[in-house]
Amino acid sequence: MKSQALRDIATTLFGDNKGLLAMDESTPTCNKRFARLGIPQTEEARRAYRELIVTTPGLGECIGGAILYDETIRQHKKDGTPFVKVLIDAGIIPGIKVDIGAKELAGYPGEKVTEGLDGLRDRLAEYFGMGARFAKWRAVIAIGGDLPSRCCIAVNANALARYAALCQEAGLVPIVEPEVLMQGNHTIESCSEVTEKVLREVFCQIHLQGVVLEEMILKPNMVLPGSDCTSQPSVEEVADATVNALLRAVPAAVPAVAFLSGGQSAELATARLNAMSVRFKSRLPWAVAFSFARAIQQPALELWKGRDENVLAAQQALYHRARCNQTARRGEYSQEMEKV
Ligand code: 5MM
Repeated sequence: MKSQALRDIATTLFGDNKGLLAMDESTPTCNKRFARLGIPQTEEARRAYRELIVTTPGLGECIGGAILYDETIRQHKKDGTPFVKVLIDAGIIPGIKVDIGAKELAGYPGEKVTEGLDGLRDRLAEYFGMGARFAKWRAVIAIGGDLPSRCCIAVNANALARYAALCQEAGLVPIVEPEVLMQGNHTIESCSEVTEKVLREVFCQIHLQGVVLEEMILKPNMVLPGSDCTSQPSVEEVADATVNALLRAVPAAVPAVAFLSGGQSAELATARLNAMSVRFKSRLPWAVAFSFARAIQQPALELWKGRDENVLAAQQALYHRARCNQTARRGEYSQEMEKV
């Protein structure tokens, strides 16, 4: 029974070419983004911003699931309606980030391991009771010099699989997010090699720990050169490098791969997703979708600036990005859409 429910959730999240909206910024990350735009870093400002997002008209046409943060899943609209109810009423499945962040990895300077396994079984039960039906855990892997170390890949893959197994036990679909970071001057070839290595280790641990492939979602990075690399590839080259790396490392039984945006511009992330659909759709074993945070939210946040009078414009920008990404999943996105 639980197994069928998990499969149904995994499918529903991405039905009709929808994707996920990651709105799970922890308080420090959200505050950092607010600070850059001169928005007050208060609980009320974060609540107001999240209300703007979840009440965006039509959002449920393009977004199948929203990933919330612990503070956000407990919040309400100004009129008292819980955000979880607002999302469900809009046809959006609520999800929850359950890791407690990437911390310095002892003995490995410059590398991190994601924490949050202690007490996770109890927290998952609480989130399920609050209405969450999927969860997310993000590991970060840096490239540069001798990095990543074997240790960094191994401990993060182990934790991702432990988290995923606990989620399935609790009736939540695990979103497994091993993010190979874009910071640095490495080449696209280097990112491809590391991404493949990381994914192989993640799926090895997933197999070892009995996680059911059909009941999980992978949230990987696109294969990109470092942001300081002097050679930047075309949209098509990124699409090819990304899909080829994934085809070599991601089992066909996984229902969907939903990319993170990782600091790419909103339009580039959409164009690259579109190119993957155009060039590979007929030969992909999994649905290829999006689970963007910045690449959906950033234009809206910049318009809002913390002011009530900007809410409508910000919501239109958010809806626009969600719609563009849905269109990219069909392989029908073009620059023309950005002129509207
Ligand atoms: C929203 O950002 C999430 C991480 O937040 P914290 O650093 O505050 O814990 C992150 O996991 C996000 O969901 C994914 O990386 C996707 O976000 P981008 O902006 O890369 O699409």
